[in-house]
Amino acid sequence: MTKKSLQEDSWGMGKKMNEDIAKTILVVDDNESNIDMLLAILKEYDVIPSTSGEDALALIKEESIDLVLLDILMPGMDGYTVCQRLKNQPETQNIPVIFITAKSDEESIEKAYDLGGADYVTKPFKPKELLARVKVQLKLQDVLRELNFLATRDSLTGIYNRRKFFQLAEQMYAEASDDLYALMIDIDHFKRLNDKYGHHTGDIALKTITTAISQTLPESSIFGRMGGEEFAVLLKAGDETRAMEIASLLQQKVCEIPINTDGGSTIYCTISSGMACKKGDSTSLDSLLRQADSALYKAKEGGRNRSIFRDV
Ligand code: GH3
Ligand code: MG
Repeated sequence: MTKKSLQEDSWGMGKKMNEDIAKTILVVDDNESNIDMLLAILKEYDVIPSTSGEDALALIKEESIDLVLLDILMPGMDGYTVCQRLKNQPETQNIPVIFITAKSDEESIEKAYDLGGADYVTKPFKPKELLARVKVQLKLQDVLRELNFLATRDSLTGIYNRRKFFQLAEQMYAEASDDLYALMIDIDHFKRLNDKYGHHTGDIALKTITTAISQTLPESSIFGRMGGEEFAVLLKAGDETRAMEIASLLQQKVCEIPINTDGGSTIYCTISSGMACKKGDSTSLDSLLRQADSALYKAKEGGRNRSIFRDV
C-alpha cells in the first residue's frame, strides 16, 4: 500500500466497504457434496469453491476474498496449514477464517483459534447457524476496515494522516536505495483564500488540491497531510531531473484545477514545494524531511508557485 491515501492496504480498503456489494467467500473442502451444501446455504454471496488447500492459497492471490470457510482434514495441505500461511502474509492476514470441520475435540478447536481462526463450526452444518456466523464475521470485517480507514486517513482529504505517513515513510526510507525523494508541499497564501472566501471554500480547496496531487504522483509514492495546508511526499523517480519534473507537474496540475467557491465563482491556487534526495547527506527520514522543508522555505522566499531542489 502506498500512494495515495486512497489505495488498498491489508484490510482491502477501497474494495468492499459498501455493504450492498456482494461479498466473496472462499469455501475450501475436499468433499464436493459439502461444497454443494455450502453453495446452497450461502446463495446470497459470491462463493468461490476450492477442493484443496494448495488451490485455495493460489486462488486467494488472484481474487479479492472477504471470508474463508476452511475444512481442516483434507488430503495434501490441511486447513491448519492454510490458515497459518494466510495469517503469516500481510496481504491476507486480515481475511477472517471460519473453520468448518467434523473434528469437535477441544484440542482441535483450541489449535484453530491459536492459529488465528475467527470462528469454528462443526459438521453436520446447521444452515441457519452457519449463515448467522458468516454474517457476524463479515459485519465485523466491515467495522474493522472502517476503523482502520479512520485511524490512518486525514478526515478532510482522505489522504494519509501524519501518523500513518510516518509509519509508511520510515519503512520506505529503510528499504530504499539512494533513489528516494522527499517533497514538502505548502499551499500559497491559503490564509488569504480562507479570509476572502470562507473556511468551507478553504476545505474544498484542500480536497481538490490533494486529489489532483494524488492523481499525478507515481503509483508507489506515499502522500500525507502533515497538518494545516502542508503535505509531505516520499517518492522514487529514477534521477533528480525526473524528480523535479514531477514536482513541476504537480505545480502545473494544481494551478490549472478550478476550485468552486461557496459564492459560485471559480478560483485557482498555487503551491510551493521543496525537494531533497536521500543520496545527499541525510542520515534519517527526519533529516531528509527537514532538508525538503528548508528548500520549501526558499521556494516561499523566492516568490512562491515554484519548487526548489535542496542544494547538497
Ligand atoms: P504561505 O504562502 O506563506 O504559506 O501563506 P499561507 O497563508 O498559506 O500560510 P499561513 O500559515 O499564514 O496560513 C495557513 C492557513 O491555513 C491558516 C489556517 O487557518 C488555514 N488552515 C489550516 N488548516 C485548515 C483546514 O483544515 N481548513 C481550512 N479551510 N483552512 C485551514
Ligand atoms: Mg501556506
